[in-house]
Amino acid sequence: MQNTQLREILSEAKDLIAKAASRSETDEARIKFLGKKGKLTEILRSMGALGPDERKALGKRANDARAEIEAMLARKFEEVKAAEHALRFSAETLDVTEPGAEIRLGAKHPITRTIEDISRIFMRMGYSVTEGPEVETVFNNFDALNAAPNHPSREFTDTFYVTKDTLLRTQTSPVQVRTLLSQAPPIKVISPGRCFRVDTADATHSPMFHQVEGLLVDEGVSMADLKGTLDAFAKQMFGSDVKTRFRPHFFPFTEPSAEMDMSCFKCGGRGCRVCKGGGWIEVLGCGMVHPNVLRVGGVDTERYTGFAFGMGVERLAMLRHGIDDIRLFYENDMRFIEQFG
Ligand code: 2NM
Repeated sequence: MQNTQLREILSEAKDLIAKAASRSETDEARIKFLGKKGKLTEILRSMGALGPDERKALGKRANDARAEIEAMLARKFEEVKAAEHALRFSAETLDVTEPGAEIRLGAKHPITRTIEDISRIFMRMGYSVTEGPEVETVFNNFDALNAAPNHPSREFTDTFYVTKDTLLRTQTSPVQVRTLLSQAPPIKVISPGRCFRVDTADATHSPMFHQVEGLLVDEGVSMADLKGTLDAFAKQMFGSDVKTRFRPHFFPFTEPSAEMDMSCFKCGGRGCRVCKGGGWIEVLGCGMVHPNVLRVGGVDTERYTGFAFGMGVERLAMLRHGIDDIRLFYENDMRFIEQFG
């Protein structure tokens, strides 16, 4: 009786183990036959009721059957484990010969490069580079710089006000006001940075732009020092062949004031597209610091004099590189920015 049962169990186990296609199905088959309530386990348990001879004979066959099932399970387990690995490896295949995704390197912005070039020239002449906030007080931006109370640049149609008393600086000279208020002469600084004016953008205007301004205050500083300094700057920046000339101008914060032109670095002054035929190019504004400005900074105007200057960074970068539209600087098109290395 149990003999027949044993043969049936064995053949059933063979079928089930053969069909098992995963580790869990193989384990289910093990539990079904060899588990605590497994079919073969039940047979082995029921043998206690048999007589000694019968038990001995059946016991051997039952143990053989168990060994055979265990061996089949072990083989199957190895087989499905290998199949599962193979499947996983093929799914996770990495093609190391595939070309890498292109990473485009950035480039330094031409405005940054121009600020660095200007700063380097003045640093070699002994100037320090100072920076200040873009949101300034009306006092530092206008009052301290001797701007008349009704000066048109103070209007909200020209200046971005943040509050009644604060604004987006329209120039970087408020940085120099801060320097005058916090340091005693001799003073020798330049201040590069962002400035803001209410303006509609076109090829030559932008409501945000950059300036570098300079200030020197010491004993015995004259207009000759101003001219010599700025002539040296022009030669360093645009080539040793350029000549400079100074035309009278007006600024509230300097007296006398002037604009500096240089002979065209492209045509040598004969007239070309860069200088629009005139042979001269306007470079910057400058002058001797107004005593009212020095006095705000607590400077003894009997002992000290100073000169100051200011230049537009975009304008100089456009001149140097033949760029005809200021808006190109703010588009961040890498094809543009990459050209100035
Ligand atoms: C310019 C032209 C002339 C200037 C004046 C000062 C200060 F703070 F010392 F008064 N800083 N920069 C100045 C003078 C700026 O820009 C066209």
